[in-house]
Amino acid sequence: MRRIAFFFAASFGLAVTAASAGDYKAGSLDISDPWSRTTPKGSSVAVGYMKIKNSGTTPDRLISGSSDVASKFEVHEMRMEGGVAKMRPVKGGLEIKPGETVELKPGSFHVMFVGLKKPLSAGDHFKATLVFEKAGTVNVDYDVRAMGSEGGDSMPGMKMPGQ
Ligand SMILES: [Cu+2]
Repeated sequence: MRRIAFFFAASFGLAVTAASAGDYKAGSLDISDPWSRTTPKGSSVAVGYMKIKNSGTTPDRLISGSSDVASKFEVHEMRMEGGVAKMRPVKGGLEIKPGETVELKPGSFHVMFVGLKKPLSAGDHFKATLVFEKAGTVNVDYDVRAMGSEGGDSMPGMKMPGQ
């Protein structure tokens, strides 16, 4: 019993710390934990992940953005097509329905920083601006993590998202 209580206390404490590290509010949107990954040598793109929660009553959309680290900001989705992971831009922006949370994560939706100006390494931070149709402009800070973070999709074709 005591061990269980301790376990819950410990994981709760951890969750609070993680949540306060990068939480942003804009209108009815909650953006949490923006993170990116170390880029391989010579890479011209970098990824961006985060969670976006909509606690409002109308849908919103992530329509564009920008960052100093790259010349272009795109929102992509990754899909398995004939056993191969392919990504393409999300047309018309990424919708976040009321009451829903959309997670940008490896193997799924992600931000693509195209035309990367310098490599990113673990421990780096960089700023980016997200533009939502209704919530407007939000400045966030991306935390760069090690290569294999969250399931290491160095071979994206091998990894199936949860659904
Ligand atoms: Cu992409």
